[in-house]
Amino acid sequence: MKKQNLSDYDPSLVPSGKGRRIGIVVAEWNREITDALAQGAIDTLHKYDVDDKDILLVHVPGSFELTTGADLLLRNKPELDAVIGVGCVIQGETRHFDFICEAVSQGLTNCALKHEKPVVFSLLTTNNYEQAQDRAGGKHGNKGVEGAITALKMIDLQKQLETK
Ligand code: DLZ
Repeated sequence: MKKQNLSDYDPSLVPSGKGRRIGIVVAEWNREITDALAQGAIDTLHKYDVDDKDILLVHVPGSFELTTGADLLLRNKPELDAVIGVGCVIQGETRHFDFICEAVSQGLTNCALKHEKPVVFSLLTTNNYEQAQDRAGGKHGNKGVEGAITALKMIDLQKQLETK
């Protein structure tokens, strides 16, 4: 099976981010990886004309806290159009792996439904550190880039449907 490069996307299908306001919540565990993912997201938002002042970056201790971080952002900064959750959980390092991944995927989904705003899952869940590096600016692209594109597309979809 051909592996898709996470950063392969059709630029013509990405809506402009002009005037969009986006929160990014970043886990501090595996910081080298999560910083690279967050930078990929920020660079991509800039590329699609999101103003730097419209990007709000916050950190949480670990991926488990991404849900609370996203919820705090959306409760206290209602002007945000979307939140991107950025983390990295590595299987070899934790028996918590399944619990954390399950909690974050459910938690971010619930957060999106509760606040009626897109909440993007930019969580790497890999078997080892090398696989994480490959997806944080390495040979499989950067999942933060994908997260930014997803946020812009989902905001655009919401705006289109809500104005109909
Ligand atoms: C505890 C823990 C472990 C073992 N592994 C990771 C990890 O690989 N990636 C990550 O983002 N966080 C990890 N954590 C921390 C938890 O996400 C959380 O911060 C703590 O359990 C405190 O709630």
